[in-house]
Formats: sequence, C-alpha cells, structure tokens
Amino acid sequence: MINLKIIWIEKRAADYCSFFCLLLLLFIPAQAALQTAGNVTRVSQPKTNGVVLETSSRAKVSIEFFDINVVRIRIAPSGAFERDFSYAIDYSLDRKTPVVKISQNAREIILTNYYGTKVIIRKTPFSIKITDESGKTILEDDTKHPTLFDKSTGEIQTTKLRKSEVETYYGFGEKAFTGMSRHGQYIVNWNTDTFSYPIGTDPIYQSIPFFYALYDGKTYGLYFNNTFRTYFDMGKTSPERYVFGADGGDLDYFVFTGGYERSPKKVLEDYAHLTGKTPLPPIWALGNHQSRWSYFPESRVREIAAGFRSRKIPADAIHLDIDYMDGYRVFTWDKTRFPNPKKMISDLKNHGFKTVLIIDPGVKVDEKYSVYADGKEQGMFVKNPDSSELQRDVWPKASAFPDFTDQKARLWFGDQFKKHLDEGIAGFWTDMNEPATFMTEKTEKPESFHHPAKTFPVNTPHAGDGFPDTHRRYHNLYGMQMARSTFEGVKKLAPERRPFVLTRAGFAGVQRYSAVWTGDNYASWDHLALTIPMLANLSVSGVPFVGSDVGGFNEMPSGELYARWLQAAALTPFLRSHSVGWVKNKEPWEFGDDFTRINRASIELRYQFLPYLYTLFREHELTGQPVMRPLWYQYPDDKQTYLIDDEYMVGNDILVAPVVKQGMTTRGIYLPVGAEWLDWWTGEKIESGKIHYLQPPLDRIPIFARVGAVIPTQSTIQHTGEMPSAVVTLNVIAGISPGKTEKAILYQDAGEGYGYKLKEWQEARIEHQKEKLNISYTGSFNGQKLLYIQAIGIRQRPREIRIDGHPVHMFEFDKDKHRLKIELTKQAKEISLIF
Ligand code: MIG
Repeated sequence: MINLKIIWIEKRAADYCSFFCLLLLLFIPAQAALQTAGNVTRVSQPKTNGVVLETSSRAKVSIEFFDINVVRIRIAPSGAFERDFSYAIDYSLDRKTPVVKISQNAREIILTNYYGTKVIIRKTPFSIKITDESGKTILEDDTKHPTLFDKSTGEIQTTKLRKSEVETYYGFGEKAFTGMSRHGQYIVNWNTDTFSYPIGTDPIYQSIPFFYALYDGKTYGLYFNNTFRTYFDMGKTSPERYVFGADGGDLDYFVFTGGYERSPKKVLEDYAHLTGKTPLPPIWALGNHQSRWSYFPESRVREIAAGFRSRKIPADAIHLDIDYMDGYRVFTWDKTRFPNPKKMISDLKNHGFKTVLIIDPGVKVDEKYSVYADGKEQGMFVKNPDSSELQRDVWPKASAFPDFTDQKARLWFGDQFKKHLDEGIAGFWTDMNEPATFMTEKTEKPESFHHPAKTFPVNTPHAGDGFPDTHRRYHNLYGMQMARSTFEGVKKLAPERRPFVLTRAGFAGVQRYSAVWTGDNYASWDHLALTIPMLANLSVSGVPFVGSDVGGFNEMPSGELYARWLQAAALTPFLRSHSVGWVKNKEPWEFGDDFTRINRASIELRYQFLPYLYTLFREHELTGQPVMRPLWYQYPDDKQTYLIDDEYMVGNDILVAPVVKQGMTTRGIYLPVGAEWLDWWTGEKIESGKIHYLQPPLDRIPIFARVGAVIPTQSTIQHTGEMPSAVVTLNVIAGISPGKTEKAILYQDAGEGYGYKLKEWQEARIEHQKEKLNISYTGSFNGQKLLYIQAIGIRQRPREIRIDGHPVHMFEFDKDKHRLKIELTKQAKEISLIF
C-alpha cells in the first residue's frame, strides 16, 4: 500500500544494523583526531570559473562552476590536490567552462554565475553556501559541524544542513533499502557480493555516491567524486543535518543546482553530462532474457529455447552461467556438455535466440591454460604488496585477477572476447567483479557478507592508469573497469555491432559500458516489492538499463509470486528471469496452465511496448533521461509522490502500479497531480491527487496512461527478429484539452549497428490536438508499418473519421473499453475525428 503521509518510520528490518553500529563505533575513536579546515588564509583565482584557497589547516580548496549549473568543490587536506582524473567522468563529452563573476569582501568570497546562482564562501571559519537566483538557499554547510579531516588516517568528512526533517533523498545507486527516500538512513559504498541479501543489507554490489535532495518541489543533486569506501548519514544520527565522508582521497564533490527550475530532470541531465550515458542497446537486448545457474548440457539449452517457441512465449536471449566452462576456466567450453558451441549458437540464432555468456574475472591458475599463462607472462594480473601474484579461490579454485585499472590489462582481457565473438556469442554478463573471492582463511567467526577476506586485501596495489595506489582507492572501480574492458574489447572486435554487457558491480559512470542487474535476490514478496524503489533509484542514478532477477534468484517462488513478479518487471528496462540451480524449474511455463497463460501475456505486453521502450532508450542516449522513473522525479511539485515506492513510470506517459503483495485483491493507486490519467485497460478516466482502490485480477498489470500522450506499441511477436514485419499502433490517450498540443515521437532504426548515427533512422513525429492527429516523418530509414491509431478513452462513436481529408469507414469502436481503432492508409498525415 502507498503511504501518503510523510511519517518518519524506519521501515528497515532491524537485524542488519549490527554491521553499521560496528562501523560507527570504529569511527568514533577516529573522530578525536579529526580537525577542521580552519580559516581561509589566501585566495587566488587561477581560472575564470572559480577560486583556489588556502586554509589555516594547510588544506587547499578549489571552488568553481564546473558547468553553468554545476558547482565543484575540492578540498585537499594535504595541501596538494590529487590527480584531476576520475574514472566516473566521461571525458569524451564537450564541456564549456562557464565564466563567473568573482567578488570579495573581508568576510566572504562570492562566485556568481550567469543566472545569479551564487557560491558564498565564508572565510572565518571556512564554510560554503550555495543560493539560487532569488537568494534562496540551495545547499549550505553546517557550520557547527564543518569540513573535517584526519591527515594521519586520510579520513575526510563534511556536514550539510537539511532544509527540514521532510527533506527527502533519492538516487544512491543500487541500494536494498525499502522505501523510496533515503532520509534517516545510513549508507555505505563498498562493492560487496551479497548472495541472497536480506532487505536492508548494505553495502551491496554497486557504488554510486550520487543523490538528489528534494524539498518543497525544489531539487539539487550531489555527487561525491571519491572512490574509497564512502558513507552517508542522511539525517539518521541527527535529523538536522546529513554527513558524508570517506576513508581517503580528496573531499571532492559536485553540486547540481537543478538550473532555473531546480528540477530532478535538470539535475540528471547535468549528472549524465558529467558521467555519461548508455549508448543505444541492440534491440534484442530489450527483449525477454531467460537464465538459470546453469542451463547445460547443450540439449537442455535447446530444450529451453524450444520451450519458449512451442508455447508461444516471446524471448530473445538465453544466458549460459558458469557451468559452460571447462573447469570454470574463463574463455573456454566444457566440451562434454557443449561439444559444438558454434553450431548450437547458430541454431539458436536461427530460432531467434541470442546467446549470452557469463564471464568471471578470476583466471584459473594453471600453467597449461593459455589465458593464464599468457596473462602471467604479460604481467596482467594483480599482485600482492611483495610483488608475488595475488591468488584467491573463486569457482576455478586458485585464480589470478586482471588489474582492470590498467589500460594494458583492459586491452588484453578485451581481446580474449574474440573467440566467443567468432563463435557467435551476442552478449556478456560480467559477474563476481566486486571483486568477490571465497574465504580461504580459517576463521572461527561465522561468515558475514562484509568479511574483509571476501575481496582483495585493502593494501593490494593497483596500476590506476598512471596513478598507482592500493585497493582501498580502487576496490569500487574494479567491476566498472571490467565492464569497460568487456565493452571496449567487444566494440573493437565487432565494430559493426552494439555490445551488450551486463555487470553486477559498478561505480558512477558504469552506464557508459553496461546494463546492471541487482544481483542475488530471492523469491519473496518483500524482494518483489523492493525491486521498485531499488530499480527506480538506480535508474535516476544515471544507469538506465536496469533489472532484477525475475522470480527471485534464490529459492522457489509460488506461481502467484512468479506471475506478479513478471508483471512488475514486464516494462522495466532490462527483463530477465534467473535462478539458482538447486530449486525446481522456474521457467514461465512451470507453474501450471493458468499461470503459463498469465506469464505469456506479461511477456507479450513487453514486446508490444518495445517501440515505446526503444524510443526511450534513444531519448536517454541523447538527453540522459531515464527509461524507468520514480513518481517524484516526474512530478516533484506533487508532494504526495515523494514516498511512493510501489508505482513507477516508464517515460513520461505510462505509470505502472504492479501488485507486489500476496493475495492482494484491492490495491490503492495514486496518480500524480499535474497530469490526467486513464486506466490503460478500461479507458476510464481516473482522477489524480487521491487514492483509488482497484481490484486488479491475477491476470492484470495495473497500467495508466497520461492524457494527451501518444504511445506506440506493436503487434505481438516471438522475438525482435520479427519486428520488421510487426505493425505499429499509435495509442492516442484521449481527453486532451481544446487548444492544447502534445508532441510525441516514435524512433526507429535497424535495431543493431551504427547506421543510425548516420542517416539510417526514422522518426514519426506526432502532434496531438483535440480530435486531431498529425504525423510527419523524418530520417531515411524505412521503419515499421504504422497501421493503426487506437484512441483510448473515447466514450462515443464519432460521426465521421477523416484521414487526410477523406472519410474512412475502416474502424472499430469498443464501447466498453472506450477504444476506437482506425486502420490507416499508407503514410497518413492527418487524422481527424468528428463527433
Ligand atoms: O558465486 O555464476 O550473481 O547471477 O548465477 C555465485 C553463478 C556466482 C553470482 C551471480 C549469479 C550467478 C552465480 N554467481
């Protein structure tokens, strides 16, 4: 159920606190040695966009407008800034350094940008405040708890005032906390393999130290550009302030002011312009993926593929988990289980299936295994401080690990993909890259997720691409750099295709290389409910291509749970069912005929919406806007949306309110103010701004569409290879006010390759006015046939329908579902209804 009042209840399970309480305790004695930055002692202005300061603590501070709506603050406790390079930043994007006005008096230094946004730096003691053009505070230091650091340990910390106890926070990448907002929570970033994680486990696989603060309709964003273990206390210890810090590095952070509107969309636009976007994926990757640990031998893989086709359940990809390898040797095949991979892959391809392989970073220590021998000879593997090879047990037992923070190791690993690309493999799934290792040391203590022996020792050296340092600095980057090595390797080896990479671990910027799934969840209603806040927050953290294992990875779901999960996931950006191998089969047809029918319908719905989803991915590539969106993101002016965690939006126009509770027959639904909404299925108008109680039957996903929108769907297909012959329907959501014009786009291209970067794309641009639709086409790609207009929300049969001025008689009117379906003539330009 949705919780519309902002009440500060800790929804988290209580029993995971122990780890943090421990962390906090460890942290307290260190506090004693923390010192403040002191007073500003010297000001210089080396650039047009900001100042450099020295303080009485000998710290060096740089404050600048990094971009017109982005303030960057860097504080180097040591007095010398670190290398100004970040793996998170996309250096390929154009940037213009803004010119700012810099003024100074005895108390303050003030930077003012073109719009009148100000950074006010107080000198004694040093503190910062950012205000908007009307002088309202965007963000300010808590001067009672100023910037702190400990030069002996390298710890850094800063404290900001909260605007109110009802200031909410979002983003933070992949977090397993219930609830949409992160206020009152304590967050840690340290990539960790957390098999079958209970709700509330933190940290888990990914680290994205970026969040939004939202208060009274105004937003700013903050990205902490620090790859060490970082923490964020978002008003948990004290409701007046939030605190963040790290184990080392500079106190380097970017504040996204949200532009004139102070909107989440603007914050994300700027964050995406800093850390990059996901390139348009191949269309097949937006289809339905099926996985299990593991499908083998070859006959079972073929059986699964045939299972989809014979039951007419659409699917595009089948994933092979670790058991395809020869003794878990990465880039090999077990020849007994898979005697002829090339043949299998091409047969699957002929049936419309792409094959995706899991790739682990651990390379088996085995002199007779060429990947190991070659990597060792060329010095690609991570070493211990004493220069011996770092070896840890993972699936193949003792293994060595490429140093992905080294360009030469990334290139070397990337080249290994040639073999699988030649065999016809279409995508790669990079696992265990936190990095995760098995515990080899004997310990009396029970295994805990966060045991330090489950990854490399923190003093392990890394190359850091010219800035060598230890695992403490590079741990959180290992997964992202493995995904990068994979993406770049595959792109280089198969330049005519778009790589598909799926990664478990990552850092800010991982979206440039990979899709992300949320690791090892388990089959429970709580985990299903968690997928919405988890994926929505990850999505607005700059990572659009996200999904959770449908049905739960560990344990066995009931038919009802699996069906509801598939419904909840059907329109999420990445759709994959996955499972451990020790429970019963959980393919969509394993739960009895009734559920097979329901599951088929969910996947069919996914395929029907592909033209819409694909258009959104293209929009993301251009603008950084996410595919999946939380309600607050889209409607920050409607405070009722701030805590909604059981509904999500797909683009601007579709709102999904899945059933995530067992046996639920009545579901409360809230539709945000600022738009009008129709029930997708019935065409009934639903008033926004209040809760409605609907009775969604087991075979229905509650979906709502925004009045005025034009949403492209296509006829049902079995895989994306059939798309060229599928016909498109433009679903016009009726009820637009007179005089208003809504614009929509349907983007199409070959679904693969890079022809679209040149001329091979097509956009159908649609203008929707009351009872009238205009369609125009741009681009030279020959897109799918646009065959129908379906007006949803039409209450009476029109007297006449005209296409390009000519009356037409080919239409159907469904009075009960309030739908009017019109068949179009070729390249129709103007459709009008006359009542
Ligand atoms: O130690 O490859 O999250 O999806 O099936 C477990 C086996 C390793 C963890 C991944 C999961 C995958 C599993 N892997």
